[in-house]
Amino acid sequence: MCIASTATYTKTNMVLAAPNPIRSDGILPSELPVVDLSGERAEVAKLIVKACEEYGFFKVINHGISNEVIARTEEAGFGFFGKAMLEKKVAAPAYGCKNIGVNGDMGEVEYLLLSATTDSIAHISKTISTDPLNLSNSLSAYTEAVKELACEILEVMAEGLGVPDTWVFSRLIRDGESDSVLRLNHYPPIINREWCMEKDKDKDKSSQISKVGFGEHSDPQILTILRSNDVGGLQISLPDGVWIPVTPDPSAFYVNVGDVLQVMTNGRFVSVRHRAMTNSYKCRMSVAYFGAPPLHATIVAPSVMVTPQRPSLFRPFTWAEYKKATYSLKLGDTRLQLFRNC
Ligand code: GA4
Repeated sequence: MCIASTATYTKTNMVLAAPNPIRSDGILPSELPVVDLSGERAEVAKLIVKACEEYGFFKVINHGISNEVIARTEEAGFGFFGKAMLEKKVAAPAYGCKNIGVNGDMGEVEYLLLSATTDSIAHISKTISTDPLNLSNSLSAYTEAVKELACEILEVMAEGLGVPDTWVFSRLIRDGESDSVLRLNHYPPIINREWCMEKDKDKDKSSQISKVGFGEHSDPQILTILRSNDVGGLQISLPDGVWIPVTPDPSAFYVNVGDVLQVMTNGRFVSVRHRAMTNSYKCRMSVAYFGAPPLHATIVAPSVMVTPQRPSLFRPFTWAEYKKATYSLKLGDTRLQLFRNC
């Protein structure tokens, strides 16, 4: 048992803020794993493996991505989401508002979802910006930087796992035909600042109610590299279903294991379920890079991950097959079940 500071986290979608609730899980947001990438390589590898086994999630600091690259993308994102709806809709289907996927999932979110290639970014920039070159340069520089970060993390991770071919995971993302995507999510506040009285702005936090921005799910790809502005909302789920809020840190990146990495580690790493809640008073904007294999790539665990004590959990499949299954199901469905060995 442990005393926490801000809110009661339930298994439902509504979160009621209350001062000093008693928490049953004993884990505080501040205790989620943090990996300092400037540390000694073997130590970093050990920490990453431990975090991926226990949470499928960690925060990285000293990641080496420049503030300028980050700031230009944040500026571009706020610039785009600040436009009138009619202007944003020109970018559909890359732009979406409230609808998530194709099977009726909804959330309090608007987004831009782009294929993470220079060509695709350049193309969409032409349709949504009066300064397309600047937008395209900003988003491309960001995408390249987070892709490199993802690959470096995957290579250190392979070392930590004792996989002899240390490029076994990153090669899929480095491949010119990688199906990786970049997503900008914008979560408007529930209460529009202009609509609320000055005195209401600092209302007792216990009366705040938060809504689901992006519902509970796991990411289908290999690895996700996420960054947000300084507004909270991201929560991760522990195996017992308790939700843990992630404290926002705009200077850091958050990394989570996707379904493909769970398969490629033969279940040693967990693809963490997570969700994003809206904030009562402030806009949250996050940018997520989802590192994915090429469509034709076969997803299978390297032989060192399969032992008599840990027999192969999943049958081999292509990323195209997995993506198809993903889009045939709802956001919160557990797709990996379909690919388990009997
Ligand atoms: C979740 C992770 C990424 O945002 C995403 C999402 C995708 C979409 O929004 O088009 C999906 C969702 C995500 C998983 C289940 C399906 C597909 C919406 C949805 C209901 C781009 C992805 O790859 O999978």
